[in-house]
Amino acid sequence: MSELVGLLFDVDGTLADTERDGHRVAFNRAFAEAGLDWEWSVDLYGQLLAVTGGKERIGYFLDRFATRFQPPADRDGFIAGLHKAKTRIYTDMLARGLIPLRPGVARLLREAREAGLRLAIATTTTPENVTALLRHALHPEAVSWFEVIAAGDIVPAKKPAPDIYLWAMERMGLAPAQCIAFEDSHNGIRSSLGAGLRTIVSVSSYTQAEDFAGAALVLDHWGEPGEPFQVLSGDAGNSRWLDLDRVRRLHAA
Ligand code: XBP
Ligand code: MG
Repeated sequence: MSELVGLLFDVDGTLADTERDGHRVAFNRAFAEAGLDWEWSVDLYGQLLAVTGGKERIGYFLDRFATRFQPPADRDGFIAGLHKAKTRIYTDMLARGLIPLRPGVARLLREAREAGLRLAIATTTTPENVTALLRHALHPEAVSWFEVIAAGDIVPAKKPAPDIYLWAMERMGLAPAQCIAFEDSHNGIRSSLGAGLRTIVSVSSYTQAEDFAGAALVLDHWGEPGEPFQVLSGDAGNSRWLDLDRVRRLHAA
């Protein structure tokens, strides 16, 4: 196995538990602003998460759930308009500090940065959402900590396709064997494993019952001193929180 050089992070569910009280709420507010009576409940949103990407998710909702709704002739433009409003609302929620990072995230990112590891993001969410989360929840300069931010429509085939991880590694000039990925969902791990990456999973509020076969380790969260993780599957040795030493061991295993 090559030496560990690059860490590739998913965003939604992994760095922050964004879906239920973040994205979902922003979608609903965007629908209300547009005069639509759609309300995505916590349960319905769990079903809609089968499809990654906000625009794709609205399209899936129209096809499968709002079947009697007659969209305008320019369906794609209609969806894009709703999604633009949703992004404005969501990034405003982030700027107001409403969505915190998950346990251990700031600690591990700082540790990796200090150790000189190369950091990247690989996510299906919109780029503005990533930069707003990093700035407001991590550090005002945190965007510059990441060598590559691979996000949104930068590749046409979103997760579970491996394309976003492959794109990020190509930009970094790194091979999968030199990297490790951090994910929270089945669609996410299909993408990272499909790109040939060892993957550490921390389940999030919507993904606890999903299938994580092939993961190097599955945790409830990354853990902190004083807030240890629980191992859901895999071997974390005597670690109680995810530190760089454990990440290196999992990469080398
Ligand atoms: C995240 C997504 C995104 C967000 C919404 O999946 O699927 O679509 O839910 O963001 P992953 P946008 O964590 O696997 O990357 O509305 O900006 O798409
Ligand atoms: Mg995710």
